[in-house]
Amino acid sequence: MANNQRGGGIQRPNGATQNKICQFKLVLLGESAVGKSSLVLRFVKGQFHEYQESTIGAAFLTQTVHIEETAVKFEIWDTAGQERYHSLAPMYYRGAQAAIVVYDIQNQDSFVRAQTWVKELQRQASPNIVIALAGNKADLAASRAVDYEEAKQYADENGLLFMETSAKTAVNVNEIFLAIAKKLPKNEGTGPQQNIRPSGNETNRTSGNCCSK
Ligand SMILES: Nc1nc2c(ncn2[C@@H]2O[C@H](COP(=O)(O)OP(=O)(O)OP(=O)(O)O)[C@@H](O)[C@H]2O)c(=O)[nH]1
Ligand SMILES: [Mg+2]
Repeated sequence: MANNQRGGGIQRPNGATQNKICQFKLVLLGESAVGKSSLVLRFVKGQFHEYQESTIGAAFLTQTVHIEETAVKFEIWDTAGQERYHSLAPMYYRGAQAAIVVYDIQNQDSFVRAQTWVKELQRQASPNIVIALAGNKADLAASRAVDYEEAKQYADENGLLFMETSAKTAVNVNEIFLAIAKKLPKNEGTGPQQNIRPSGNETNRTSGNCCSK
């Protein structure tokens, strides 16, 4: 039986009451092989594959995180980084409330490519989209090509969340999704978001769908 301690919310095992659930569409963008699929696999399943296959088209997964009394459900679109799929990207970032733009700290070109993705999102995605920059493969810092400080300064200047992550060791993977979840607006009654198609007519929606349980 549901617990009704505080306003009809559902009690979780740790005793906290969940009063609200919010759904947000999140898209991962970045050059091929930077680790987008690996970050999603780590976040959703707690796994890492040394020989992760290159993504074709896009993959869709969901994962829920808990922020105080709110359950934040991410609908995650893991896009293909190969350039030949670039034209598909707008279908995935349109209507997204959040994006993680990924580069590989060993690869300067991937950092330049990440900046191009950020510009494209700033021009063409929802105006209030929350963008995080992830410098992935932080476990390989010995062969680093992108300075932490340079990336941090770029992120600060462009209003992006920034973390160096490792899908391999799990460093900052949950943390980057949590930081995004904290930054997303959680107002109720922001309109229906029932569909999980990559792109609908929701281009101008700037917040996800939150409702009381
Ligand atoms: N050492 C290390 N290797 C990683 C990390 N993340 C991913 N890799 C490896 O990098 C390779 C590419 O990872 P993917 O997750 O397939 O990269 P992707 O960005 O999804 O690539 P596309 O699907 O082609 O766009 C794989 O061999 C992964 O095992 C990491 O944090 N550390
Ligand atoms: Mg992939």
